[in-house]
Amino acid sequence: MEGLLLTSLSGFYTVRGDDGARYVCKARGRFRREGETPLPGDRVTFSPAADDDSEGVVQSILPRRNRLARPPVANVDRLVIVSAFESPAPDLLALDRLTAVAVEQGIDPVPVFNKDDLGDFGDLPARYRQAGFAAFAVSARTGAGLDELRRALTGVCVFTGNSGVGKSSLLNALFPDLDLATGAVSEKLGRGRHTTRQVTLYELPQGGFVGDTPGFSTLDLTDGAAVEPENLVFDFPEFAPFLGRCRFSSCTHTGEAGCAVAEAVERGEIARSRFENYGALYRESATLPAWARKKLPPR
Ligand SMILES: Nc1nc2c(ncn2[C@@H]2O[C@H](COP(=O)(O)OP(=O)(O)OP(=O)(O)O)[C@@H](O)[C@H]2O)c(=O)[nH]1
Ligand SMILES: [Mg+2]
Ligand SMILES: [Zn+2]
Repeated sequence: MEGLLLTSLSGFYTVRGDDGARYVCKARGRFRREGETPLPGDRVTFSPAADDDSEGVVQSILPRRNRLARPPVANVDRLVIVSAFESPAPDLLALDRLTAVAVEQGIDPVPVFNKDDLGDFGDLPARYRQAGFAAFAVSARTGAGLDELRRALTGVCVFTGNSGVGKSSLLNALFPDLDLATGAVSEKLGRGRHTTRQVTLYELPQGGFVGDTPGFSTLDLTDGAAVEPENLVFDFPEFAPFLGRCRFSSCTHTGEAGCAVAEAVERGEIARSRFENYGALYRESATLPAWARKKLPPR
């Protein structure tokens, strides 16, 4: 049979068969030997369990359209990158790193600014719309902006962002049937802070899938821009109209004279924070040793 891998936990995989049923599977030993890991989002072939006391077996992984290392997931249409007004405050370098990784993999980034009820995000959403992305200021608490965001969520949409920004809360507010555990709910139950532990895809009644993922701390994001330095510029789509117009054909847009991208920043056509973060990611990627870049997912 064929199906979609929804989640994995302690060596067991939950597969949604194309018949719509759920199957608990183990992976063939071959995967471990070949250093391959089935990921949530993978289309797989599997053989269902022979009886109630055993598991099915994932036999093969069908070719991937894309793959992310963090969160570990495959075949994503949209990466919903959640930041919060506070606890924690937005980290624009982390956000721009993630938009670049998504674009690099052919995934549409969707920057979402949550906890809008706690303060004003100013021009942040507009800055990301100027970059060519769908971007939303929302509140999981008051419901502000959620109808617009829900309409943008088609296909396989994976939520990512720092721990505590409200990914699980947003998914619950958008799709109440999901009933995911969040920081707030389990505080009430007196069980301490609940934090999401693994990547899980959930099927939506209206079609498509959403993925909740464990939050990261910004310190986790040390794996470079996950992009060759000379390719990074293509992961900032708003730079495209100015490429090829710099004084030097070798311009890397990191401070050279006569840089058309820098001039567009001065005219307000590119957000300054995006340009500065491009420069930071470029320098980081350029200093990453070649062996470290080799380990990155292929373009
Ligand atoms: N004021 C306010 N608080 C929110 C909002 N959304 C989430 N929170 C709170 O933020 C805390 C963290 O929410 P979670 O949904 O668990 O965050 P998460 O991103 O899933 O965190 P991890 O699973 O650790 O990655 C909880 O106490 C929520 O109640 C919001 O829109 N406004
Ligand atoms: Mg969570
Ligand atoms: Zn330039």
